[in-house]
Amino acid sequence: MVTVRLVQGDIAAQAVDAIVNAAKSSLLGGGGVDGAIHAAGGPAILAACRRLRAGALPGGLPVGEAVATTAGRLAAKHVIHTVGPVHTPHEDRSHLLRSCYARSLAVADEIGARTLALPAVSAGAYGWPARDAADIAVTTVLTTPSSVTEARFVLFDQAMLRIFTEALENATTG
Ligand code: AR6
Repeated sequence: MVTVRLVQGDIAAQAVDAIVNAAKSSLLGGGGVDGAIHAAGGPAILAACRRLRAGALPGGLPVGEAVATTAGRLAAKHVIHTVGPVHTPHEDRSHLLRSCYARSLAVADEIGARTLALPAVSAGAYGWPARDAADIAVTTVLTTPSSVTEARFVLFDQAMLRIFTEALENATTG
């Protein structure tokens, strides 16, 4: 049974088995969560991503998928990279956002990670409205079977922490 925890802070500073990265398909780094993870974890993470691109993922990681690498110098054993969908009012892509969390939990099971730190995938540069992003994140993690014991959502600011707190209350009280 997973326990969802909500904290405000920098996801790159979390001491957990695996940190989930809000990556881009290229896996070659960017801003936001991705930038913070690569900056704090050092070049070993990018080197591992380049090896994936040279081998199993020549076209990059598809939206909604997840893949694990080393965590380099982070206080975590693994980084699980997932690619959120870009939000658009013209198409419902919420199944892809749900898939990010479901696939991240499946990869966590594959690598034996029991404690996870997760960001609000797609809620930054990719433009997903915060309340909907929080509802999808919390409900998917609560309803996806896995061996993960702690899913720690790490929210950058107080406003996002409040939105996730409401989403968790809604999800657990019905
Ligand atoms: N710790 C926790 N949360 C953070 C941090 C941090 N260090 N930094 C930002 N956030 P984003 P996306 C929050 O943009 O929307 C990158 O360039 C942020 O306020 O990191 O999935 C990638 O390379 C927001 O609430 O991810 C991709 O190209 C949430 O984390 C693209 O951005 C997600 O914001 C991915 O965009």
